[in-house]
Amino acid sequence: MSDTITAIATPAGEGGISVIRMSGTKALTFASNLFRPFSGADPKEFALQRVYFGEIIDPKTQTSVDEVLLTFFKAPKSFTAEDVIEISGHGGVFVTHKILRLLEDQGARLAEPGEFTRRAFLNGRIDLSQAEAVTDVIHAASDRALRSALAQLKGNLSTRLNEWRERLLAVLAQLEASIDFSEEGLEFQKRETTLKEIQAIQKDLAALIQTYRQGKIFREGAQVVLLGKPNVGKSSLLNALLNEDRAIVTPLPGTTRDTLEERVRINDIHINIIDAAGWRQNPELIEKEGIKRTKAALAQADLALVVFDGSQTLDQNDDLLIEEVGDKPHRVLLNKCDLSERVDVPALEKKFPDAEFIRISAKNGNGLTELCTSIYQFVMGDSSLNETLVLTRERHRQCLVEANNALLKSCASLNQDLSEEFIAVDITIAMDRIAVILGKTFAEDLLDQIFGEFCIGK
Ligand SMILES: Nc1nc2c(ncn2[C@@H]2O[C@H](COP(=O)(O)OP(=O)(O)OP(=O)(O)O)[C@@H](O)[C@H]2O)c(=O)[nH]1
Ligand SMILES: [Mg+2]
Repeated sequence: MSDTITAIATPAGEGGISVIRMSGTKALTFASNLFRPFSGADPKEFALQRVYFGEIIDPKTQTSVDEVLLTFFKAPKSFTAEDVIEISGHGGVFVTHKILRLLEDQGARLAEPGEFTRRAFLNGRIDLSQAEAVTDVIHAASDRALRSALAQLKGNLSTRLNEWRERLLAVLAQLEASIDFSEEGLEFQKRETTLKEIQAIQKDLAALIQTYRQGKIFREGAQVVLLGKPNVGKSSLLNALLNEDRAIVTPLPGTTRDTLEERVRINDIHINIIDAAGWRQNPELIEKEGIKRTKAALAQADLALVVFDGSQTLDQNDDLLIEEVGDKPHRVLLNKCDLSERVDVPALEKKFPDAEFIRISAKNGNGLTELCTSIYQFVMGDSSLNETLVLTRERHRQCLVEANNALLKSCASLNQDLSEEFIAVDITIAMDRIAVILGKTFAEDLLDQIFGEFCIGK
């Protein structure tokens, strides 16, 4: 880990500027062998957190390669907690790679994806949940996603988890003292007190697990699938929501064959809207494959928008659809409300007794605001969760579910008057699962998986 790594931190291609990053014990030496500040300052004497203007000199030819700004972050006050150098150049592809090659010639190694953040984690500057939040900040596609990612990066989740671990540690200490001194007939803490404390933690933990549905939607966007028989206007609706001609629309039923996913922003969240093949009996070969994909999209979806052509009477194909929706959360849309209504609304209301009905026109945009409001309300769910901590990752949820089960088991053991040893085992498991979220214990392959999601240079 002591080698010095480097990478281009800005996206590939030409840009206004490009940034090359370097981290490790030799970062300053390598940079000072190549960099000549215009001020004449000695690079070895660089002050921390200062920016220097100068040029990169190719040591072989002694010619100037680029004029750059060089920033020095001295360990441990840097992103990785090691010495870090950032070189901001003129943003050309060739020149940036040339500087990178010169750094490699000095002995710097090209960084793996996420290796800078991995070092920040391994050097204890951030914990694992904060490292994960770094990618979430980068990939955030809405204000809400950004807010929860930043909160996690600042350590909101870590603080809560550490607090639970400390409280469980105190419980464990009491239990162990009772085990050690049980023969002397001493009871260090009343079992009721222990039970109450474990129950209190378990309740909070269970409440955090409940936020996962929403947290996942904030991070990844809700999956909203358009369902309906052919020609009801699903693709037209997708285009209307996107405000562009994305999907092919024709008067012929069976136009859309494949699923098509696009991102739509509603207020401070984003949703992924999936247009799919229309559902009908006796489909031909390509449509059949399309319908298979529609079914798969429905299975994955958070919300189904069931679209009917309000200007037509219902038929068998509509019935087919009604069966498929099952208990998936849904809204019923009556499209083409610019035409006169012929659909049997009471019959539909019977089929979808609890659903919200919205009349829309993909053609002239009527009802779309109402539709977006309805989707937004669905996503936000219980608005009391709005500002508090939410779980955003399956890995965290999985660990907390296991911790929760262990705590429930310890409560049951206490209620059954089992000995302290049994209870202590489960408390230890719960603490261990929480520690895994924070990365206090980890397997290398977990780190590979997490940091593999990052880009090079982060
Ligand atoms: N009058 C009117 N026509 C519409 C409206 N929405 C869609 N249409 C028309 O209905 C026809 C079918 O629209 P599409 O968007 O292709 O329907 P679809 O549900 O995607 O159809 P498939 O891809 O075949 O399943 C086109 O001729 C559209 O112009 C609407 O709100 N009002
Ligand atoms: Mg279509």
